Amino acid sequence: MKRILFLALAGVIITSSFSLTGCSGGGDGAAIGAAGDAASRVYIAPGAKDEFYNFVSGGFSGQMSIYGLPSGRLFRVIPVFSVDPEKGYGFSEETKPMLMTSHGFIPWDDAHHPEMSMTDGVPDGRYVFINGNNTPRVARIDLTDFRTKEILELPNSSGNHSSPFTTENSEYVVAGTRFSVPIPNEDVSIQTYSEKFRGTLSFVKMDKASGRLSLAFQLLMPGFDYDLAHAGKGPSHDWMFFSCYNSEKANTMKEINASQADKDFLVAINWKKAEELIAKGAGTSMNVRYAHNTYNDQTHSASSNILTTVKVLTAAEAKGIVYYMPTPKSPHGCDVDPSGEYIVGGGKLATVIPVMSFSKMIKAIESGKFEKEIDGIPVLDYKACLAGEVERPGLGPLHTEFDDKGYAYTSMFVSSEIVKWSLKDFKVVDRAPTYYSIGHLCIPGGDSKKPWGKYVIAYNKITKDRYLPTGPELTQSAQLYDITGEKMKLLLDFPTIGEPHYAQACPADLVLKNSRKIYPIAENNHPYVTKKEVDTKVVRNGSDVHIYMTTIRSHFSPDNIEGIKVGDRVYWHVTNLEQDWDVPHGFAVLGATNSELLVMPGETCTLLWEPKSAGVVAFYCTDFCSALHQEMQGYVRVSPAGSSTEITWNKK
Ligand code: K7E
Ligand code: CUA
Repeated sequence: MKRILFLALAGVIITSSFSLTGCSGGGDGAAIGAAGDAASRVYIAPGAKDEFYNFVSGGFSGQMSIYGLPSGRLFRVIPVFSVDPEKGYGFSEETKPMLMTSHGFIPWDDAHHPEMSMTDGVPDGRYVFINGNNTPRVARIDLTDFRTKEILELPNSSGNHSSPFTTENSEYVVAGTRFSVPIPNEDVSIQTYSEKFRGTLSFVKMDKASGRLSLAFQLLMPGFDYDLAHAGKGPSHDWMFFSCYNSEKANTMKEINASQADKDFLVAINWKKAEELIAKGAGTSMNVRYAHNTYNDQTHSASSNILTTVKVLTAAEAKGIVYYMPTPKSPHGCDVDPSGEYIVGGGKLATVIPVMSFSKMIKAIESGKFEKEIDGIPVLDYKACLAGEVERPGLGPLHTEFDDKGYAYTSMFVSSEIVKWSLKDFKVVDRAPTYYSIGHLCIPGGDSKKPWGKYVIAYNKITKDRYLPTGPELTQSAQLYDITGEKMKLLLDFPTIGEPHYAQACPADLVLKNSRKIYPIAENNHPYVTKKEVDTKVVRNGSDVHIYMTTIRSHFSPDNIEGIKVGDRVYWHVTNLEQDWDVPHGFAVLGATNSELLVMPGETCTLLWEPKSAGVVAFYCTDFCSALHQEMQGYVRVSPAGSSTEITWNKK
């Protein structure tokens, strides 16, 4: 939301005395803003480990990256919506189905919001969910092996931005549309926006035992832009909250036309009641097409299915389930405090931070006094739902996270700062500059019932003056602040991948205790697995050739293969027989037009290779696996099409 928001704010807050590009920075090499003991606070001595995992969205890289905190060290990039040749993701035959959609194979997306699975409102270290914004999808990443295990496409959706936010026990992973579209989508004039365009809020059910996702139902909403969300907790457990802008229903020049109204809305949805209604048969079945892709740990393979129906409930049918709470002005963030009582709207163009009260909202609903209705949805009275306003917070409030001591931290995009305020009296108690233009922020457990606190991390949109330049685009950047004292203290800048939007963090132990070291070879049920070197073989089936290959330090078996012909489709099924932690083998062959394979201990991966000319081609291991890694290589002979070279291979 970098430039767009920037322009919007430039138009609206034109009279502001704040610099719209944030702080102007300082001289070369100055450690601007860092406290004196900062280096020691983030220093993790060689061999020592970080205290927290930090799961950071990869923005337009379509991936998620894992950092350690407080060091800011990058551990891994997990491929989710984009292909990753380093790991063969989206290139191996096993992983290609993960990127199938109703539009076919898509090698990219824009990922904004990681959200951890929760038990009793606290991150449980099992899964991280993340959204695909452009081709609406929700992914589930398994934290036992840091791999994407499931991707569910969302029909009737466009701009899957307010996604994926989970309810208190991950009963649902919830996703809303930023872009309203005609539903069902059809060939109509864009000028029919206000009558025909609708938003949808999708409720994706998570199976507690397996983590499996399924699209339970969708709520059909007025054609606003549903931007962010967070679930209720404790007393508000049954409720889900969304922010939305463009209640003007503008379809052109939204930066102006969607910024007219004084207030837009927070949407409150009683998902428990919606679930009950659906169970009683409410809603209609709509014909749609969406892909559901799952990865199987036993076959080490993904499969993709197209599903064709979804239950849709219109907001008007859903009486007593959906309410609008007026909120100033073009709200972005929608954050619920640890107690579940306060819902904070980050009105990008607002001069205050409104804090809505769940208990007052319930009273307002019970009293039945509504300002008006929009498409059958009651609009509650702003004042009746308001707990209080944080006054003079700064400019461009976006997102709020919470610590373990009763404070909230709001990111201020335009005035480039984090503002700390008290949940007791909604008074600002501290502010710390960011460099520059902060978007999201994250506190370990900071959107949960029990924040771990300790640090707040700023995910910034602009990096001028902070790093060595790298051409027209500077590195994306995060900043780590100590929040253990009264005053926030800047400790560290660290670069990130893609544009970092939201992030989650949790104590390392929560994840470590389930961490997988190998895949047991005995449990490998891949259809082309080879479990012993003596069983390796090469099988021709017409012009398809299947090579059943094994790897173990430090050789391939077989390592000489003859009888391949130009025009063949050669499948290298490589099983890594190692059963030791951190001993992957790689596989690369000249003429491959996809990528390498990087095969984990006990796993089988397949590379498709279609040789185009006759000759002898070398293949080799890409991962330095032992002292004799350089010897881990082999040859494959390719004969002309139609030649009579027999299939042969060597065996130990
Ligand atoms: Cu960057 Cu959540 Cu897409 Cu705000 S979003 S900043
Ligand atoms: Cu196996 Cu290098």
